[in-house]
Amino acid sequence: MKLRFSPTSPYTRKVIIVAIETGQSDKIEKQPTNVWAPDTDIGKDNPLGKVPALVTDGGEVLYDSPVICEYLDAQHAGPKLLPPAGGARWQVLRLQALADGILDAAILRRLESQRPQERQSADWIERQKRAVGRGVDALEAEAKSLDGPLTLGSIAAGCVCGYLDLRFAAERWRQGHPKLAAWYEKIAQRKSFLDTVPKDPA
Ligand SMILES: N[C@@H](CCC(=O)N[C@@H](CS)C(=O)NCC(=O)O)C(=O)O
Repeated sequence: MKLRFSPTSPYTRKVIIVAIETGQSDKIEKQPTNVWAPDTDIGKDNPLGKVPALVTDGGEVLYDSPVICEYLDAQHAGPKLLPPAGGARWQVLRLQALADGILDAAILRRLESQRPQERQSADWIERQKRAVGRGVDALEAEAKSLDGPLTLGSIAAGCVCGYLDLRFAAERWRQGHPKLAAWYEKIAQRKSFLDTVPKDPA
C-alpha cells in the first residue's frame, strides 16, 4: 500500500497510528506530499487535493481518513479499533467525527490567519475558534469514556491534542480541561503516538 501523507497532517497521523496499532505499518510505503505546492500531483490520487490518500495493493485509492482507517481496521485479525456493530460503533464514529471536526475548524482558522492581513475575516477566525473551544470542552466532558480500550475515536481525540500542541501551544488547551490533559498524558506515551509526534519542517 502507498500512503500520500504530510508529516504535520493530523488526519495522516491518525491513519499512521491506526496502521501501527494494527500491525500494518511495514506494509505501507509513505509518500511525502506537499498538497500546497503549485505543481502537486495529489489530484491524480485524490480529486479533493488532500492528504491522506491510500493507494491499496489492488490499485484502488481510498480517502478520506475515516475511510482509510476503517479499511485498515478491516485488514487485520486483532482487536478491532472500530466496533463492528451496535451502540459502541456509533459512539466511536461520533467521537471520530467530533475529533476530525475540531481539526477541520482549527485548520480553517490557521489557514485564514495565514492570508494577507487585509483579506482575513476576523469573524470567520472567531467562528472557527469557538468551534474548536466547544469541541475541546466536549472532549473534556467525555474524557472518562476515552479512558477505555483504544479505539479509532480515542486515537482521533489524541491527534487533536497533539495538533493543538503543534499549532496552538500558546493557547494552553490543558487549562480548563484537566481530565482530557491527564488522559492525553497517558495515550501520548504509546509507541504509536511517540513514533508519530508531528514536527513542523518549516
Ligand atoms: N476530511 C479529510 C481532511 C483532510 C485534510 O484536510 N487534509 C489537509 C492536510 S491536514 C489537506 O490536505 N488540505 C489541503 C486542502 O485543503 O486543499 C480527512 O479526514 O482525511
